Amino acid sequence: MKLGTKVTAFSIAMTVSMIVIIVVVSFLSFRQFTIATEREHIASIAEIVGISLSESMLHNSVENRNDFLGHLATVEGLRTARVVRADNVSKQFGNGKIEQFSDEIDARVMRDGRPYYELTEERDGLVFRGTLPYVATRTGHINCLQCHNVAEGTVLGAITISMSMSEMLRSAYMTSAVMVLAIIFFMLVMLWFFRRLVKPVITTAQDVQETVERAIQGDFHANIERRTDDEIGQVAVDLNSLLKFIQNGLSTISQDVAQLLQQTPVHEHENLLNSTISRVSGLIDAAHFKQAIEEDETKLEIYRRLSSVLQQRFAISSFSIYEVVPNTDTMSTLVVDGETGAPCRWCDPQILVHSGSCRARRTGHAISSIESPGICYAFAPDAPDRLHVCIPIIQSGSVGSVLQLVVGKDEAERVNDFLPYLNVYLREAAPVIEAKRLMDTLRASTLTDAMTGLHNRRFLEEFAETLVSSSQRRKSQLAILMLDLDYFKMVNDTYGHDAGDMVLKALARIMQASVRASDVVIRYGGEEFLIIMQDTAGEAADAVAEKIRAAVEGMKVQLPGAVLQKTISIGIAEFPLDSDTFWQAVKYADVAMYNAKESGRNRVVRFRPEMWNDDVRY
Ligand code: GH3
Ligand code: MG
Ligand code: MG
Repeated sequence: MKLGTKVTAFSIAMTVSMIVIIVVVSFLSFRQFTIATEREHIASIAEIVGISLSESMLHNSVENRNDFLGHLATVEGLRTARVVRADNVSKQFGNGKIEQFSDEIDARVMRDGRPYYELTEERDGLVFRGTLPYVATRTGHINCLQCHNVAEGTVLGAITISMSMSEMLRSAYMTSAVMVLAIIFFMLVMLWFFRRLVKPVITTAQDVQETVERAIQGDFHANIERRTDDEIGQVAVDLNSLLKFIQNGLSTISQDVAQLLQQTPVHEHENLLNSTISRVSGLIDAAHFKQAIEEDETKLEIYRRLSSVLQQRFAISSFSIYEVVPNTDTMSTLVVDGETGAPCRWCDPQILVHSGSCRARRTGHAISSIESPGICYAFAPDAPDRLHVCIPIIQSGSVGSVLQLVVGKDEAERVNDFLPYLNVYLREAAPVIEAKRLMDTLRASTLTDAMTGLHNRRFLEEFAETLVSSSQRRKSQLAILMLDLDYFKMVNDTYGHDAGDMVLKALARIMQASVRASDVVIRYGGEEFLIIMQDTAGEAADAVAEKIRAAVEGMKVQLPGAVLQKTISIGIAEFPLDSDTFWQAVKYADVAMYNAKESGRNRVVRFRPEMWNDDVRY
C-alpha cells in the first residue's frame, strides 16, 4: 500500500474511532448525569411536597393539597405528583380523597422506607419516576409527632414524582451531534495539516524509490528535489551525492577498462554496473591466463592453453593457430580445432609455403569476413557458409603467429562481442610467446653446431635419455654410426683451415641427405660425427653407412685452383644389441670406426665383441 493511502486510511480510521468513542462516552456520561440530576430533582420536589403538606396540615388547609399537587403537575417536565397515605395515617385521620391510589411501588417504598427510582419507556417518551417515603421526624422544621400518633421514623406515606426525560434526551442528542461535527471538522483540519506535513516525505520517498530502481538498471543519474529542510530533505541531498559518487567512480573504472580492452566505453542503454563487472571479470580472467602461460615451459604449451581458452571461455570449436617460421616466408600449423600439429584445415595450404597469401600475416592487422565478406581468398574455399576472423599476434614488431577463428553466420554478433576480450588474451600472450620463442632459439643455438648446422655433442647428452626411452618403449634398435674423415689433417695442412671447413660442411649436407628426418646427425668432435638412427638395425644400418661412405667418396669439393676428394671411415654399433647401455654402445661404434681406420680406411665396420680389449684407446 502506498504511503499516501496509508496516511489517509489511518487518519480516517482515527477520526471514525474517535467519533465512536466520544459519542458513546458522552452519551453514557450524559445519561448518568441526567439520571443523577433527576434523582436530586425528584428528591427536592418530594421534600417540597412533604413540607407543603405538613404546613397545610398545621394550618388546616390540607384539604387544598389536591390543588397544590395539580398545580405542581403543570410544571414543565413534571408529569405526575402524587401522595399516598400509610395505614397509620389512614387509621388516625381517615382515608384521604386523593391518597387512595397506591401501586406496588408505593406499597414497597412504604414497607421498606427506602426510595425507589425507575426509568420507563412510555408512549410519549422516556419517563423517570421516583417514589420516596415520607418519614415521621421530630427534628427539623416541623415536628411530625405533634400531629401523628406514631413513633419517630415511621413511614407516614409515599410521594411519587415522575418527570419526562424527552427534553433532556433531545438536548443530549443535540450536544452529541454538535460534538461529532466539531470532531469531524477538527479531524479534517488535522488531516489536511497532516497531509501537508507528510506530502514531502511521500514525494521524496517515491523519488527515492524510482531513483533506486533506475540505479539497479545501471542508471545512476539522480536529481531528487530537496523539498524540506529536515532529515527528509537531507536524505534527498545525500542520495544525490552518493549516486553521483558511484556514477563517477563507475565511469572512471569503465573508461579505464574500456581503454584496456581497446573497446568503446559502456553505451548509454547498457547497465553500467553489469557491463563494468563483466568487463573487469574478463580482464581478471585474462590476467589469470597470463599468469598461467608465464609458468608454462614451452611455446606449444602456451598455444595449447590458448586453444582451451578458445574452446571453454569463448566456446569456439573451429580455429587455427599458425606460426610464422622465423626468417622464412613459411608458416606452420600449431593447433587446428584443438588438435596439436593437425594439418591446415581452414585455409588454402598455399599459405604455409607462401605466408604472404595469408592476409593477416601480410597486413599485420585483423582480417574479418564478418566485417568484410569474402575479404581473404585463402580462406577455406569449401566452407562458403562460414565466417573467419584472423588476428595477427605481433612479436618483436612483426607477425609472429596468426589466430584464426572460424564460425557460423549466426555466431557473428557473439564473436564481435567477445573479440575485445580475446584481444586482451592475445595481447597478454604475445610478449610471453615472444620470450619463450627467444628462449627456444637460444636453447637451440646452444645445442647446434654453428658451422654445419648439425646438433652438437651437448644435444646428444641432453636428449640421449629421451632417445633411449622412446626406443625402449617401442622395443626397437638404435643404430649408432661413428664417422671420421680419413687423413683430414692433411687438408688443413695443405689447403688451409677454410678449405677444411668447406669439406666439413659438404660432409654435413651428405649425411643429412642420407638419413630420415627422425634420425639424428651430430657433430661429435672436430671432424668426427655420430648418426643415431631410430628403428634401424642390421643390414639397413649397414646400407645407410655404405651409402654415406660411397657418397663421401664421390664428393668433390671445389676449391680455388683444386678439387678435393676425401674418404670416410664408419663404425657401427647397435643399442641394445651390442650393449645394454647407450653410451657403451657409442664407445663400441667408435671402436669399430678405429677398426675401419686400422684396416685401411674408407670402409664401414660393424662392431664385434672381440674388438673390445685393453688395446683400444679407451
Ligand atoms: P685419420 O685418417 O687417422 O683420421 O687422420 P686425420 O688426419 O683425419 O687425423 P685426425 O682425425 O686426428 O685429424 C683431426 C684433424 O681435424 C685435426 C684438426 O686440424 C682437424 N679439424 C678438427 N676440427 C676442425 C675444424 O673445425 N676445421 C678444420 N678445418 N679442421 C678441423
Ligand atoms: Mg678424427
Ligand atoms: Mg680423421
